[in-house]
Amino acid sequence: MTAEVDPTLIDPRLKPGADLLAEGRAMARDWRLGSCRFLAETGMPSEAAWKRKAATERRVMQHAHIGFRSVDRTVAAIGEVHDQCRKAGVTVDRFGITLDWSMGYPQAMRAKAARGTGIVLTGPEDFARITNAAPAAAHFGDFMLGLPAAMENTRAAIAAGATAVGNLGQYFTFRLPYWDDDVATTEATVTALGLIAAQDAEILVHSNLDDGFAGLFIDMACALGMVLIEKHIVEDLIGARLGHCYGHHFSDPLSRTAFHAALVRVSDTPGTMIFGNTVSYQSIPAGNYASLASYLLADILAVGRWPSGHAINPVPVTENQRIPDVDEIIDAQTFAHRLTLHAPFYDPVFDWAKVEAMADVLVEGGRRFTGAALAGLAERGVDIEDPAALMLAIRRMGPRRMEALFGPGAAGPSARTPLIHAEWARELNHKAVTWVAAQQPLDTARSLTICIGTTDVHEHGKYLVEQALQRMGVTIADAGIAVDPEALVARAAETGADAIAISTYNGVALRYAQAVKTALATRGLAVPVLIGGRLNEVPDESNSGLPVDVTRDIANLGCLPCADLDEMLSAIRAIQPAA
Ligand code: B12
Repeated sequence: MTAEVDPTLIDPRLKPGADLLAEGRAMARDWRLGSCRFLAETGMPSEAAWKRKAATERRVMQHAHIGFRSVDRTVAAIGEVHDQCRKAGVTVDRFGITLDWSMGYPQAMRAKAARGTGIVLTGPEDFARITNAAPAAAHFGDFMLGLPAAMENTRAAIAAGATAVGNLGQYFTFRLPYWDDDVATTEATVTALGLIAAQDAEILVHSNLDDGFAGLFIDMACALGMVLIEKHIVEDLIGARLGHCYGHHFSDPLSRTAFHAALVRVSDTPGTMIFGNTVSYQSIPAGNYASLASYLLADILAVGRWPSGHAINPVPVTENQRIPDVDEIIDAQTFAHRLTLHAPFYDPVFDWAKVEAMADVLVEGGRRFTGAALAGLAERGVDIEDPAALMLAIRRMGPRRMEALFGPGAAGPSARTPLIHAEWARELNHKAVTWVAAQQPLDTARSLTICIGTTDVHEHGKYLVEQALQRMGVTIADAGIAVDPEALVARAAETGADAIAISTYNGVALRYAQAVKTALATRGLAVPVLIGGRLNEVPDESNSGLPVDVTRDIANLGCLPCADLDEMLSAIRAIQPAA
């Protein structure tokens, strides 16, 4: 049965992709790839060439993620990490620069924007300071492509000599506070992709799948499908090269190596990096070293077997507390290098047949998902040969609807049966069921309604809280992801919620809680506000650029900070529903 045209997926304001690409090509006349220490000292024309060389030599490359509030501190830190590691015989090939989310706004809006924990660059000179901080490749993968300032940031990065620019994955999921113009975001991103495609030098477009839908699909085969869809957009429709990254949500060595095997079957473009399995960092540093070893060993073996150009990414063991400091980054790089010496001895005992078998399922399922998605979007009136129209439609449809409509798994009464069940979902479902089973039921006069939303893209905390509360008989009023404080309060008012629940991770917890309290007061509402996640912020006068805990400040506002589900339940038991 053919689907009807869906006007919500199409926007008449959106310029044709061909025009946007032409604007990007025209811009390339003035904005060409500049030089930097990496290109000058390696003599390489691009990082892609460096990656192919290392792959041929079967050398395992290393990636370090870095970015403090101040440019000076970040430049010094990059130099220190690279130098100290080199002295210890460890090569850090590339640095991933964690730009602050305010960098996603057009320059004119940045000064007023809420800042998170990342680095803020003011112009091409700052980008050049970063690319010349060490003779290693600088990777600008956050808050570049996919955000309203895609063009100005991409121009600055290319002029500074960067040959890997991201992050297509963020286009599909990242929303900046108070910015809803997805047509402008799409046009800026496609024009910037046109600028990249028109360069003489090979510049890798980077996409971190976990920043995109891969961290939200229940079926891992859909994540592989997104690889194929993104390659169709960037390589077939735009003419640039697309390097994929994955890893945050891949905790199981079997599916982690299988995803790598599947990826190299469908893409011959050098990968950027395999991201650390950051969601598994749930312990103290000593415990997190076990998680580091677990995923790194799998990655080193996978790139050894399929040298794809991906660098490994040893994430410092303080990742689940705050952004890591310099010595913690050096420790992780040193740990990784040592492990590359041990790992090859595991290859003979690794059951690669199991890995290949799972890769078969991922590729077959991923191809079916891609075919169904492109056909389904075309049926709904989307021009799938126009990169801008296709990107906007996918962003507006979202992961849940795409998976429900086009997923390769058998359709069930409420959901499809995943071919390969994503670990994050399995783990959080299990956590919710186990926790609820250990609780006394809620004995309130009537069922409570709690309105829940997140301050940013992190939605696993919300997912877990929702799963737990629904099983306790609480009605959830969903206010969504990356919702502005006023919109959250409006949703609570319209649903008559008995309480508001906020999940926050980007280092904006106190300012956001203050804004919610203000919005409640404006409406004369006095409902309890529960808040959990990472309750920290970088103080304005900070000289370390590291966030500090703001739990007590939030409590002083009259909100209810909750470190976990137990603290949430005690807070909820105290809430008496309005008669
Ligand atoms: C997964 C993850 C991501 C995923 C999110 C996928 C998704 N769609 O949800 C992706 C890759 C997209 C991502 C992106 C970013 N991330 Co991130 N992310 C993480 C990570 C690894 C896990 C967080 C998580 O989901 N945990 C799972 C939940 C269930 O566990 P939990 O947090 O322990 O939750 C418990 C409690 O907190 C509580 N709880 C949580 N929420 C709530 C809500 C209520 C109401 C209650 C009562 C309780 C409660 O209940 C849970 C059970 O006890 C953390 C590091 C870590 N290991 O914690 C970094 C981390 C949170 N991310 C971070 C950052 C900076 C970012 C980025 C800005 C990076 C960048 N430059 O692009 C972007 C965000 C961009 C944006 N637009 O917002 C930082 C935050 C720094 C800080 N505040 O100090 C962290 C700490 C990593 C780091 N060390 O730098 N991230």
